[in-house]
Amino acid sequence: MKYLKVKKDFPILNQKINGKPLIYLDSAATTQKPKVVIDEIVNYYSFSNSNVHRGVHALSERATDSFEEVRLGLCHHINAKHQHEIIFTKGTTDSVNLVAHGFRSILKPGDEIVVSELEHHSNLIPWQMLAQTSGAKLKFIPMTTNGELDLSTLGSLLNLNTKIVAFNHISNALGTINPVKKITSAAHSVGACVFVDGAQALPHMRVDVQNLDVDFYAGSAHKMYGPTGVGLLYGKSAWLEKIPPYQGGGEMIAEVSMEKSSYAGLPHKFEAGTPNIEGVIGWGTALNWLNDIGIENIKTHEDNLLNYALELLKEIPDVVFYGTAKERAAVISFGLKGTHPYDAGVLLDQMGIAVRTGHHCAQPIMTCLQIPGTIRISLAAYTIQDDIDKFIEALKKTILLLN
Ligand code: 7TS
Repeated sequence: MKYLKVKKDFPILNQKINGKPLIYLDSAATTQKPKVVIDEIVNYYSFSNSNVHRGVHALSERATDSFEEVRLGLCHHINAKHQHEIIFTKGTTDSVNLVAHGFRSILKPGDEIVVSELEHHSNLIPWQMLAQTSGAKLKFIPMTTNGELDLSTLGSLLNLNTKIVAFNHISNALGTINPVKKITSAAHSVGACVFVDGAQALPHMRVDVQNLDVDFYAGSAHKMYGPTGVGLLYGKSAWLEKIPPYQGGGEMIAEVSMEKSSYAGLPHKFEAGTPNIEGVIGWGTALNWLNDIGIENIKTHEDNLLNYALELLKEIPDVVFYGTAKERAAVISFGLKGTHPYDAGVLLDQMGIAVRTGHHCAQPIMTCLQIPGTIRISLAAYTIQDDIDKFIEALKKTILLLN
């Protein structure tokens, strides 16, 4: 079986934690950063630091060119039609809030927002807030016990009052890959706007926003080998033109008087204030790193490791799987019979293994499954077969210690 050999690119992975070699299986929370990204940020501050879109001086032009090159790179990466359809935000959470806030002036009582039950809180709470401020009604696409969305409900959920349908491309808690095109075309058939949280999809699979035909798509750089504090919002031009800016300030204006202002065109209308310049530039380097390896190669590598880990876990009688969708990616969520996930997490950490335990910011999923939380391992391009072997060995020890 062909596996990637990129672990050497990640300096952080070459260390001991609690006296044991670090096995990092929490990439859905954040991915580690290759050395080229770390170097690029140091390089930016050493030689190019300057504010963007302002000065006529050489440094500012250099920073602006590098910054805008990343917008173009992301535009190509997700196959957006126009560069101005890529808005830089603080991350996925910020992108959802930007759109949900924008709809405050569009929605009215009687309108409906449909959200899936499989969401990270960041793609739920902003819509709850929008419902509260606009008087719109919130409705839910339920999940099945194997962690898929129950699409048989779409017919009764969607109607001409549905204005927004929001859901994720891949669930962070269970790894389910949702059928974006199918839900999008059902939503569009009643004239609703489609918002997709792509935080977990962008690191693991090819995303083509034109092919998916979504109206909005959000992601975070830190989950795709880039820095924290920066992300993207893709929006079709027509929708981005329609919603008002989220924040006011420098950079987002055309003309300002003491009484009123007119706003800049896209994308600047949504980018008030000095952006996270080194974050964007570091993200550009991460994107080049990812594209040099190839997202399809990363997906194959992760799918192979996922199947390898699933086979080994299936042999352990104490393991109960949560989320067994047919289409899934890079995440395994499970429990150990008769134990709390937190206890396993603490013991695994003592053995150098980083996993996430708990509700994974998706409490409604846990409520549906009637569990307090899960143990989650999540994989990335740098995960190797030996990481899985060491994790399985440590898990077996954990079970002995907990029983
Ligand atoms: N949506 C999904 C599907 C996510 O997985 C996350 C973060 C977010 C939104 C929020 O992204 P942010 O960059 O704005 O914070 N998910 C996780 C996780 O699974 N563990 O820690 C963070």
